[in-house]
Amino acid sequence: MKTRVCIIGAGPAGLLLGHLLRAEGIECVVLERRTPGYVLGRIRAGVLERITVSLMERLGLDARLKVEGLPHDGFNLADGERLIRIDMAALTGKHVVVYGQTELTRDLMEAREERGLEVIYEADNVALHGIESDAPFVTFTKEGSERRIDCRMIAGCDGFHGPSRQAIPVGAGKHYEREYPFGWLGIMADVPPCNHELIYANHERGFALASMRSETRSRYYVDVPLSERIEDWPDERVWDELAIRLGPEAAAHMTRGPALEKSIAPLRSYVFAPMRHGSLLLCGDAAHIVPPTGAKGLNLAASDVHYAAEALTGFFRRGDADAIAGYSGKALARVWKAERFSWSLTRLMHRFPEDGPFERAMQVAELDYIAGSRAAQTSIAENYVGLPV
Ligand code: FAS
Ligand code: PHB
Repeated sequence: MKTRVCIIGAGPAGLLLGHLLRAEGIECVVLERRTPGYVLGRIRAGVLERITVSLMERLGLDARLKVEGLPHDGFNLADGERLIRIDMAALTGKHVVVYGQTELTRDLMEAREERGLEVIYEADNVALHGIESDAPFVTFTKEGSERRIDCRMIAGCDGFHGPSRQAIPVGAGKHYEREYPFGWLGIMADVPPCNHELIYANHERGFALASMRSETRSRYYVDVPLSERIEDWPDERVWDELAIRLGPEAAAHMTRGPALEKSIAPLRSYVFAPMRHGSLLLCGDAAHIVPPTGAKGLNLAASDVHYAAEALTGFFRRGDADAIAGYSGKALARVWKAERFSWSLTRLMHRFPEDGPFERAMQVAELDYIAGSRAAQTSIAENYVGLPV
């Protein structure tokens, strides 16, 4: 099989890139290890920045997003009894849209046939070859038979544990990493949200987040030590903890219900640089991970794809090799700012086991400063809605 761009991974990054290249008339094939059902069964991000919405608009795949997405002009930081509202609309003229990553992935998947985007699901043993040459190729097995795709460029959109980044020779790139001493236990339930906007809470018992997927489906998180197992958290214990950490006002409006999904995800900050090696471009979680506190994971994948589509279009349309050479610098410039914001919001809103009274006093002082400073609120707002691409 022969194509121009072989994309590995059919998560949001791989599907968005595939559609953008098809819209430019550039041949590509997407390889995905899992089944479509498995990919859609994942519960991940829920907040979309302007860049992600604008890519869906550009592709003409925003119909459902426009109807079902919830525009949010603000979000809240809770510090004990106090609720600090960050009015993004007033401070930046922009907003975010609450729309599940699952739904966005579904919209991209359902449009693949009509748009002529070939996605090969259940592709096993994907391996990259010749990435330092002008004639790379990818091998995989499908239904027990060995298959090969010859291409000119490979886009690694296969997440943190995928083969693409690992195909880059040791020493050819640099790893930057920070692990956190807690994970996020998430619960999804078909109950109305306790507030019409998100609430991030820093409570002496730990962090909590009240989010949603719709006006009838809520998504909540509490942070837990990494040693905790999901079996230790029956639904009632999660709801009890949320009611305490989110504060009496939110608790009074919180409806409990059976968990549709409940899982623990570890927190990590990670960047691999450069995001390009020869004929391989890395996009999304394949190159970087952010703690979910800043709601940046999915949106960074979208901005990488924006730059990658631009670079690949320039390369295939105009033979512009500089476009490819410039991809990593452009993408990383935005990645590092999102890493900083996600790390600083995580630092502000979580209690770290190694923290002493001084660190806690710093959190209180920073929240006091934010509560009273338009400049501080504007800085948080402009990072949360998404910095320009
Ligand atoms: P993805 O991981 O989504 O997609 C990669 C794809 O590559 C997958 O479909 C995978 O099956 C495929 N793949 C992997 N190995 C392969 C192989 N060998 N061969 C072929 N295909 C292969 N962000 C938030 O903002 N809020 C959240 O609450 C949140 N929760 C998260 C929870 C978890 C458990 C995780 C892992 C991430 C979460 N994120 C969250 C971040 C998330 O949104 C990611 O940033 C986003 O999924 C990144 O998209 P992709 O880069 O496309 O990677
Ligand atoms: C979510 O709704 O899943 C969500 C929202 C905001 C975050 C993280 C997760 O920062």
